[in-house]
Amino acid sequence: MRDQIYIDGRYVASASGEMFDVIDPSNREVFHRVPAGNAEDIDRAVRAARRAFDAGPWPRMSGVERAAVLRKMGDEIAARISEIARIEVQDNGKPLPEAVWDIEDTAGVFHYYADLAERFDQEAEQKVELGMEGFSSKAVKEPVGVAGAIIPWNFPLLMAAWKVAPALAAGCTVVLKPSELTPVSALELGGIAERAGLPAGCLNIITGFGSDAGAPLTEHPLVDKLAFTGSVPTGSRIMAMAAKDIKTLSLELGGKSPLVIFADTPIEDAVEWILFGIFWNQGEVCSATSRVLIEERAFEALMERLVAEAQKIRIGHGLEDGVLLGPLVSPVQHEKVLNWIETGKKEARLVTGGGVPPGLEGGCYVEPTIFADVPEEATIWTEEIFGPVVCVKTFRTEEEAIRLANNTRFGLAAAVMSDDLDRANRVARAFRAGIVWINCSQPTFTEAPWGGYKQSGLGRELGEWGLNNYLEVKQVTTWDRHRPW
Ligand code: TXE
Repeated sequence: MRDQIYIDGRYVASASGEMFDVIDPSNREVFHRVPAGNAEDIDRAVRAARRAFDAGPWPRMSGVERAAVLRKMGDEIAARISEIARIEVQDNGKPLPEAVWDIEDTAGVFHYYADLAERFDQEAEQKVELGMEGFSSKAVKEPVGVAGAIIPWNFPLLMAAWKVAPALAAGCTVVLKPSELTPVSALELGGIAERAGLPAGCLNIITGFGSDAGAPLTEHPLVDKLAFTGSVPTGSRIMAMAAKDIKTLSLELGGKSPLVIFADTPIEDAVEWILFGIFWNQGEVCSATSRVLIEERAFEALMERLVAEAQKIRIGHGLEDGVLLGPLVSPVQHEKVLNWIETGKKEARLVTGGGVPPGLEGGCYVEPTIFADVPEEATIWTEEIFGPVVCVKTFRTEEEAIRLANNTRFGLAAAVMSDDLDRANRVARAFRAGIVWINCSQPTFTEAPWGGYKQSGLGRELGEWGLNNYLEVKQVTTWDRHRPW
């Protein structure tokens, strides 16, 4: 495991020499220490990225050449899945099979953006039809410059890939600031990039806290673009800081995503997707379907099965066979979620869970928790909990379901289940959310756009939209001076 930051193609100590503890949430013990990067480290990293962008080869290479580097990065990640997945389990707590998915996906993201970088050679220039003769015009896509990427802790390396891979594919250079809660896997990316042939300065990685490293990156005048995933309050602060010098910005923030279930849905399907929608990754998922709306006449039977299945979920250390729910990421997140559960007990009816599983008090574990009869104004219905806690409510009509689903300041994701696909599609169109699932919840594809409406964010990641995040569009118009007026 690396214990140095990565600047200008080299692993180095931080300017202050200060380090901070990284905690294993399964036992609350320190398992590693990494540098506490500060404004000086960020400045060195941004200047290296600036030089690499302004004078280095990377933005001037063809897409095919950049693709070769990205593909090699993906190949090395794919070859080290088991090793890196184990780092994620120790750092984040998630069960090993889920960490393996993450790292498989991470390799896939690098391979996907390698393909898009290759296509970019053909697609960077687009002819523009003008309404006047004598002039010709084209739109040219070019890298936006130095990108600052600030990422959260729920999918540590995957969230880094969602930003680093498209930024590099576009020809940008990057300064990456991982979450202080899960900084270990991201530090590996430096060596991976170097071995793949990425020129020095194109990727820099500074571990550290939000106020000490994240804020200086956000405010640095030599950064052109910021990409952030995290909480709404921090996103709002970053947006305000970015406004000072009009940086380009993409934000992926929180959610309180609804899952609407009509009575014609087979019970076993409904139960499966409710469980996956909220208990996968301990519910620490921005798109988690944390509000479930069940058509009233299906409620009793569905709840009975749901509760029975939720109680069977095996909780434990992420490396144990058969474990489906690991510890939450940190003691702070653990306490925060337990506090929400206490609030919920006053606001609604606790159906199952609601505490620390017996025997697992040493780690940051929380039982799968279900609340029913949740009033619309209850804070557990309106606020993001970011843990294995789901709120259930009934509805009578399609209109009521849509109104309840949309009555939130968030708009990241939403899901609907029904055997009537016309109805499901109607509801899908009525949702005010950026990601909508029909008859499932959570499957995420590198090719499809990802991002939120309302306070859930700005812009879209993944797919070709993710690449466009890191591109400027330049108009080039030519007057044919040999043509008579
Ligand atoms: O998030 P923050 P936290 C939600 C979730 C969770 C809550 C708090 O509800 O309980 O946020 O988590 C960096 N300038 N989500 O405190 O603060 C920080 O160092 C620049 C939803 O971890 O948003 C980290 O790298 N950067 C979410 C990153 O921002 C700053 C995933 C995220 O931290 C900064 C995670 C500052 N002033 C939490 N302050 C999702 N949408 O997936 C902090 N950071």
